[in-house]
Amino acid sequence: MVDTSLLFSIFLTAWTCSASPPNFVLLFADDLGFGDLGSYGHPSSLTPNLDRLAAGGLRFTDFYCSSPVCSPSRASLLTGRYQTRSGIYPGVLYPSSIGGLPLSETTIAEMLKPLGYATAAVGKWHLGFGSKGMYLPTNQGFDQYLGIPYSHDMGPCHNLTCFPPDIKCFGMCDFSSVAIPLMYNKVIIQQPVNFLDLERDYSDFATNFITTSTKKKQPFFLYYPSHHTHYPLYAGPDAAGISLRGPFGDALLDLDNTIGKIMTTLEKTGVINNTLVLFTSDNGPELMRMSRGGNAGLLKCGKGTTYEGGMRVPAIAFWPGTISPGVTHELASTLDVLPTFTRLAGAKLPKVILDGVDMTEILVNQGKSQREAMMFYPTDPSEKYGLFALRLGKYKAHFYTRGATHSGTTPDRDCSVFAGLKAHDPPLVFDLEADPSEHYPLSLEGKPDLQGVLERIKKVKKQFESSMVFGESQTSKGRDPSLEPCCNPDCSPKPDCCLC
Ligand code: CSN
Ligand code: MG
Repeated sequence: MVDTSLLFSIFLTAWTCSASPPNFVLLFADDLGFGDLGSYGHPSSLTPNLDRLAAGGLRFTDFYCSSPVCSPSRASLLTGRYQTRSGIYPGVLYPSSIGGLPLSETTIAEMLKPLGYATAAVGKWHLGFGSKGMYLPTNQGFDQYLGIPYSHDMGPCHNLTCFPPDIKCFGMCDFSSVAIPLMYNKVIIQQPVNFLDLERDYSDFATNFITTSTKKKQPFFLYYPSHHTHYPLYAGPDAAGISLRGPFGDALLDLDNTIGKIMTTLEKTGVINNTLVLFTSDNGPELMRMSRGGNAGLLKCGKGTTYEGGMRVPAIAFWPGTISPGVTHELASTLDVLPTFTRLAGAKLPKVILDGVDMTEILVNQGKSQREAMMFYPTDPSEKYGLFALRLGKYKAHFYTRGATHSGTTPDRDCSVFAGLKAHDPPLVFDLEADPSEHYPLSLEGKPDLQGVLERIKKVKKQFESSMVFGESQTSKGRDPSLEPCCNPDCSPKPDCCLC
């Protein structure tokens, strides 16, 4: 028998010693659910480029983000650590939040910089703005940033330019008062942002970054956290009104178009075979937007909950010649991205406690995951309650369940905000392979095997929780309205004069 892992080690050694370490393109959708892509079973989504990535790459069926809301999920993606460690909890950051991802955390970009990588972020940041923009991407390892530094519903409804114009705000979006800014590095270049041109600006920026880096023969890391398909939905002229799925489908197509342009650029610049493209999502769908929100497919509930629909997300890895096309059922997470990129680049792991594991074996050999368990923290993690749920192998145990505003409106009553916090003792246990929809809790009575599984889950939980040191909460540091980005800093009356 051929020892594939030995072969791969030789291959990796040869390659990390060679002149060109791989490039990384990390595509991160917003509030895109497990059931939203055609490759995950959606009948009316239109995503020709994501379909191409799925057909030619590795599609994950059991991939998890680390939180059912945005900022904490992003903190984990970029640091390989649960949000409880970095302090990005409870909830999310707002334009006037004083806190942000602590500068002491090491991001993927900071891990790659010492190896000479060019790094850029384009799109939604949502890891803090802070005093004088101290938490923006250019202070977290990214050479360049173009984008909106938080959710694009965090502005006044009347400044949101959606398509078609008659649905300016379908649901809540007045989460802040200042108009949504578009930033280049730390400078506001447009306020309010013009959503209809935004995707074109982003793909031009991405194309430019890839072209410039490859001309300089510099390895690169492009992080594209898209605003799509977060509410409010928008789509540029190449996507508006085109999909069968209405405004949500058009927003998704807008994202897909940009992905297509990035792929074309990778091909044209000749680096496609030396670039790992990874696509995933920050959390489950915002079901409260009804047909204008995403879809969790056969999974239970969505955004804001620790049911599968809140945290199991689509994920596709594409790297022609290195990743064989296929489907993997191995357990993996956004937490594993930093350790994996570190290994592939031949970089050094940050000297901190990491929650991620290297998933190179899954990618390159369709091998086994080093990840044994996935932890489910609620949107407001606390030492008092600890984990709401834990998945070990194919079994998931819920110690607490709770619905969420973001998951309201579906016929399943467990999902809505009216389903209050419920403790389960014994925990609700599901076999996620036999019952991915978490419909049928297992009866453990008279089943010593299952009781043994639950004992092991409890042991892993206890071990994990005893090693968890909660970082200082960044989202509880309060808000200061003077921090809200304004392109006209000395104007009055604010926020209405913040227009450029
Ligand atoms: S999120 O969405 O930032 O993508 O998680 O835009 O949790 O209260 C979440 N929230 C506004 C949001 C508020 C958002 C919340
Ligand atoms: Mg989100």
